[in-house]
Amino acid sequence: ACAAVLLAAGIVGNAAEPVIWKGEVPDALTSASGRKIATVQEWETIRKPELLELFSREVYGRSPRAPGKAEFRLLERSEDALDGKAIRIQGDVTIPGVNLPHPWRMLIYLPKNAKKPVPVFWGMNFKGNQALSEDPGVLIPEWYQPVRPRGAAKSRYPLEQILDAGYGIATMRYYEIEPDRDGEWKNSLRGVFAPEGRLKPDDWGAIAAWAWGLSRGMDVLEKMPEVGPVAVWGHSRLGKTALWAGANDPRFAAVISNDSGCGGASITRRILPGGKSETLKVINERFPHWFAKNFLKYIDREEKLPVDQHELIALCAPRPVFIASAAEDLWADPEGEFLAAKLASPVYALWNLPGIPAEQEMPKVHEPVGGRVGYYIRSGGHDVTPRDWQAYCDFLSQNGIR
Ligand code: GTR
Repeated sequence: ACAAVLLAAGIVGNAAEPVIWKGEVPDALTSASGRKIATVQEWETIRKPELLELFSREVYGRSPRAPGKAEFRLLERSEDALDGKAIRIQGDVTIPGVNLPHPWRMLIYLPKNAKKPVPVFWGMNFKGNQALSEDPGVLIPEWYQPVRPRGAAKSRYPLEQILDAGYGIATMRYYEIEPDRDGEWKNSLRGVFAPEGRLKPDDWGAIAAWAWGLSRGMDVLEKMPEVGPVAVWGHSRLGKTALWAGANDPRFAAVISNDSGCGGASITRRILPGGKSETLKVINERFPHWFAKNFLKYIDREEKLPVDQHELIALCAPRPVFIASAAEDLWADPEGEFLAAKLASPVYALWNLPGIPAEQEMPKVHEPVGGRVGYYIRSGGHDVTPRDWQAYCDFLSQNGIR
């Protein structure tokens, strides 16, 4: 009766219905051949390459090696942007040997008067660089069509707060790399690598292409003397992307994934009843271009997956990795994200680095937990808020990135 009352009041969802488990979650520290991984060396030489191979082949698809480092053509620099708080740098990214339809426009804000190279958040945006703020100096390339208004995404980018905390931010519209629609791959980055117009079952999906783009941005950032450690960051589908980028590219000093959910930080084998959380079936039906075709084999057969998403988080070890959720974002299964962060933690223990202790229970909102692996849940829905940025900055700072 009690549950019924709560249900009627809308306080708990279908709390009476248990979470659905599709088989047992694999142990990050047991290799495919059943070997127990007990040292950093065994992780680095046996388990990590094995997991990277499995995620590449079965989940995100294989990405090509870049023929060379990306190059940056500076278009504009201001020492006095955002009311004198920031240095603004804008330019076009190109990749020698990769004949793209247009270059990738990058925008960087760094706190002014920094005495040393500053840590920078690097992540892609949804609506274009001009959507971060009303800064009239942000250039809008002619290939941004349709153009969203300046400041359209400003609630997600508290630039002053980020700069005041001592961090810079670098960004690029994700459509630069590939527009987020099925079939678009032929006309963008992935098309350049498959001129015959066909993708193999283990070829890269859009998430892997976006992640590859993040690494090309890193080619550029690592050469900028004012830029210090780079934390790769992303929200939602771009949070999935940030994790895959972080797993593959050790140049990212930290990885931050916001509300990334299915195919991101949450455990795929864990499903909320009543269609409340996203499943492999739903995600691949709605977004058939995101993953490798091989991933479709596991629709309704999650128990057959050779990996689960805690192992993706673990591939960031020993670098700091932060998983952020939102309490009302059940679609992303916050508890599944928490569990994945916790189950990644034994890998960090190989370095004697603190993660989320096994006995840690799902924390309350606004109470970050963990060490080198961190988890945070905010009140509210699927979004990015100043509170989230506060949590990212605190996490980086606690892990010595400041
Ligand atoms: C949803 C999708 C999620 C998440 C989200 C987003 O429609 O089901 O996996 O990626 O979009 O990117 O905002």
